[in-house]
Amino acid sequence: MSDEDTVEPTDETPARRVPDATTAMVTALVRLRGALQEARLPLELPGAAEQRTAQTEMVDQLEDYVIPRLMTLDAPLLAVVGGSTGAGKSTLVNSLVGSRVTTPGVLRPTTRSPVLVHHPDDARWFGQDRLLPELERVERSTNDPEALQLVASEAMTPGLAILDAPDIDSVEERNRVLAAQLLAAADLWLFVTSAARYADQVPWDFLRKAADRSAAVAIVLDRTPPDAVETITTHLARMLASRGLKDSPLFTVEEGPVTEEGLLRPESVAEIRAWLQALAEDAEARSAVVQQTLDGAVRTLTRRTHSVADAATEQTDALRRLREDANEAYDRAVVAVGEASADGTLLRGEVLARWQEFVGTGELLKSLETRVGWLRDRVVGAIKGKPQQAERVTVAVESGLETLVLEHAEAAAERAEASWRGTAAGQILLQDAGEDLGRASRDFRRRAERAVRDWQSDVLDMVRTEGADKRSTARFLAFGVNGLSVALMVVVFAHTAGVTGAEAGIAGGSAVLGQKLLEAVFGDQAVRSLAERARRQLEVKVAELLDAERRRYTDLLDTLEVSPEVPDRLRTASRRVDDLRYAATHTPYGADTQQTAP
Ligand SMILES: Nc1nc2c(ncn2[C@@H]2O[C@H](COP(=O)(O)OP(=O)(O)OP(=O)(O)O)[C@@H](O)[C@H]2O)c(=O)[nH]1
Ligand SMILES: [Mg+2]
Repeated sequence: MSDEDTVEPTDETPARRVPDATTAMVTALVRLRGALQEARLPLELPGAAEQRTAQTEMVDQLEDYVIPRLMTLDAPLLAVVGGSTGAGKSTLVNSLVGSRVTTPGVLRPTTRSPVLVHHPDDARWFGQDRLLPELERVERSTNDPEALQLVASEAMTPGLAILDAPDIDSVEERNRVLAAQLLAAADLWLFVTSAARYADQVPWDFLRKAADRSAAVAIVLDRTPPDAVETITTHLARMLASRGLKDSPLFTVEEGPVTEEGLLRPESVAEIRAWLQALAEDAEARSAVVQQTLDGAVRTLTRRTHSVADAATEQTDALRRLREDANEAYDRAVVAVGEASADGTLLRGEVLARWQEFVGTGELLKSLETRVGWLRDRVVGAIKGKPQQAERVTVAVESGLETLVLEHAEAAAERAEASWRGTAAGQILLQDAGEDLGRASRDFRRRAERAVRDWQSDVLDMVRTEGADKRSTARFLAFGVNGLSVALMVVVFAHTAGVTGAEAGIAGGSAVLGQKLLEAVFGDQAVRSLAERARRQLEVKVAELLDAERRRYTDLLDTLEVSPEVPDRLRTASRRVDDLRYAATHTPYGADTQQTAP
């Protein structure tokens, strides 16, 4: 076989020798990986943690195994030796190779860094750009779980490599995670269990995963006392059959002495070695194993993607509800402030008292229904020369509005917090918020003060502009810009209170005075438009203030960066892979290119 004949796609020429179906599949899988990487499940919803783990495992398996494997279908078959600590995995690997290539030991766990043994001719298949790209290739024994030691051995048959993995049930989490990752990258699981441990839960959890994804599995029952071989083998075979692994070959290694080097007697492993060698030499059988495991992995990935997509949908839904709750609380506050600043509520207490001081009431109010001209004169007469009283109205309005806005900002914060507290995900978000979101922001009062003052100065400007050509008239001069401005504010505050006749309570009555006063200077039309504009501007200011408060909640949701398109993207990517998989059922990957024996 020459290099020319092999399917050896590289990054530059992925489609050169790889058949179209395979290229399409690789593209679809790369897209699936992208969608999985992009999916974020940050909210602590029931089952989210599990799906996050699944997501990582799936991305790992795509990168470690499925994608590189699909691009190098002719690479040697990789058998990963997995199982419980002390089951004798390293000893088995050494015994199969016939020399000490990986360190066995009495300390549990012994193996922390994987060791891959291959024939020297196969070295090029195991570079960093291939399987398990995150593991740094090293040539010496190490304990670094992020390294993969490569050992070339003439004792291996070309076409098959063996990897000694850390234990699956380690006290060390890193070991367990790495073992699972390595098994997910195996073409063939060489699963080692011992007579003492074969009924343990963890190994069976792993074997169930293997059965689920139709991974090719061979079981090695290690360290079996000769007189128990029959009983245990029978029991184990039954367990395997009932767990969907009846086709998995089962090998037994009797408990026996180990050599000084830590090797088992060659005859103890002769059967396994012969089986592996036959597999290595039979390109078709090998390719069938690869095909089975690869296809099972892809099938499982597409199925699990739908669960991740469901979880992503739940995240989007939960986020939407949290956002709605926050919006609802603050929308209500905006409406409430809008109402209270237009229905006369503000024309009470201090504001009313100061306003009455400014315009005077008693007689005036009683005479409302009399001639307008007379009223105008009385108003002019009543307020003439009291500019400092207009200033006092301004101050009272400022504090009244501030209190109103603050009150509703507090109420909204409380409501939003209470609704978020109602869900576990919301509780965690509140905890991580770094401030008490159940209260208005600490600087809210200051910001409200500034906003109200800004509004008042806007009103002043409006009056000033509107009166530009009237500045010299007697009435304008009499009321002054300040006087006319407070009158305008009062009119705004009584906007929906009913400003005429019988409906006019004290507040309404006060507003009527303001209205008449303004009309006397500007005319009805202009007053209506001024009041309308002033009210709008107040609404805008209030909405801005409360929106900033609302954003404390919605920003928290935004930083989670959950995109509502993710579930669809996941499902589409998964369906695409499924379609290609279905199409390939009759033409397995690589079948439309020339398969070459290694
Ligand atoms: N007598 C005897 N000892 C064995 C046999 N298999 C393994 N051992 C010993 O059991 C101990 C553990 O074996 P290892 O091969 O290191 O086990 P392992 O499964 O690789 O363990 P970890 O790397 O910790 O997961 C070593 O001291 C071996 O020498 C056997 O068949 N007979
Ligand atoms: Mg070991």
